[in-house]
Amino acid sequence: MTDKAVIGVTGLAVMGRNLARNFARHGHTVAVHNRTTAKTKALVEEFGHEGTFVAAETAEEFVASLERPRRLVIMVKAGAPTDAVIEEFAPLLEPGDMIVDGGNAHFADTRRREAALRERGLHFVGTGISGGEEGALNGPSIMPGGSVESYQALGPLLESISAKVDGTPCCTHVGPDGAGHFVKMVHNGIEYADMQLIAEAYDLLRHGAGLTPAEIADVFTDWNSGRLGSYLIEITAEVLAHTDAKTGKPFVDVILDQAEQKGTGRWTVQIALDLGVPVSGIAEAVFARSVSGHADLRRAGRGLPGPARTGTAGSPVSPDDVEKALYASKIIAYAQGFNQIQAGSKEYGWDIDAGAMATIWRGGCIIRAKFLDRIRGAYEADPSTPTLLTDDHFTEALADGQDAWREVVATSARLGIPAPGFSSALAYYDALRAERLPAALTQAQRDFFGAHTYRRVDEDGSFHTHWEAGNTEARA
Ligand code: NBP
Repeated sequence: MTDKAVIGVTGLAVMGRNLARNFARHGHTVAVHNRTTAKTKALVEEFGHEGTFVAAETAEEFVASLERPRRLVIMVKAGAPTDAVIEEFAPLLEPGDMIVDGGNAHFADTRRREAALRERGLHFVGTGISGGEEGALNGPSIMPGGSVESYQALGPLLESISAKVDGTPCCTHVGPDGAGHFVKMVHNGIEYADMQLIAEAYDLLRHGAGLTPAEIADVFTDWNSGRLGSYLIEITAEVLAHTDAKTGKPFVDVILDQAEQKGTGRWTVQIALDLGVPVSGIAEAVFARSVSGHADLRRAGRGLPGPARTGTAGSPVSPDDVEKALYASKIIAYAQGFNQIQAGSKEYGWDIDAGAMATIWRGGCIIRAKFLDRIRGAYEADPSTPTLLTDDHFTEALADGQDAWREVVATSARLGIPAPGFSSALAYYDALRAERLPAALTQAQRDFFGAHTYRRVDEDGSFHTHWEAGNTEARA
């Protein structure tokens, strides 16, 4: 008779299968189940030697194979399939059992599911998992939400399979109900922003500095050993160094330049709008992908007048300047993303430790980077800071880099190279620095056409000017 499994994974496509193997490789007996049983059999046949798997064909067998309280991980397609699987298993479970949703669920769905299952005495643990296929197998960054009680039972298991940085697991309890999926969503939003900024740096080096993809690969390799060192910079260097086997051209030149998206970046921006958090870096990244995908718009716009997008000889764009612009813009994008985490935490009463999120993103996930250690340090120094920009390290980097940053943004405008990430980051920075913003004029306009009222700098209360009647002012 086989021992009971400490954890079970249902949904054995790339993510679930690799996660199950990761549990098994760490010595945990893991039950495996999939709607189509062939996948369960294939997993055990191919990888059974890696650890102890308990293969279950039916939902009943799967549930019976788990020790109590049961820990059941769902790794199926997010949305309706997740609800279907919950409904299949929940009636078979007993109070105190835990359902972990490791898919990319929307945090509002997670909140709904958590509340419904709590009523039935079950823990529902919406868990963000980042690192893709490779991370799931070798150590992802794991962001579990749900109750503290469920984390006590699940935490050691999840921490054991997560990535580790300096011996610290890239997994911690994020907060109640949907907190884990919310943080995973913002992680993906930041990932969009980071990728867009890297793309702009590439474009400027290619067209503003006149470098070839192979030369730019060397620049990125060099950057990777400095303060920009990260997974995304590392893979960018590899991609740019790659030559297409069919044509002998740089690989990047044979790829259709229309970026796709699955939705987490869009969700991040939608929720940021609801929360009133300015995440311009993430929004620009989502819109840049959207612009790239509008073949019709781009066809229509191709002949519009403007500069030729190429630097002059003795180019005005230097890799050093672009590095500074990239680092500064990256600081802004991350600062904005962390503000969104803080805003979500406040709105939903999650009490998320922002510094702990930086800690668990240092390894395993797509945005893993040295840089996150700086963010961790900034929150350690001042956990309630309104913005990371005022942390000494970041303030200095922005001060040192800003001449170059401004030059790069100005050059991109002069050459006609779109750099929405770099330029919106700079605009955000300058907006925060400004003593006065033209929002005063906006308020006056709103009062003029809609009697929306305004506040004065020198008196408390709200006011309205009777624009149609001699511009006399009255308290509203
Ligand atoms: P998919 O998102 O492609 O989902 C395939 C799995 O869902 C299969 O096991 C399939 O079973 C199962 N499934 C579906 Br579809 N409908 C079902 C239903 N009604 N009842 C039961 N099972 C159903 O798999 P994935 O790419 O491994 O991703 C799993 C989750 O992890 C997703 O939520 C994804 O967003 C998330 N995620 C993915 C990545 C990544 O890099 N791929 C990274 C991070 C998170 P079948 O075999 O019987 O068809």
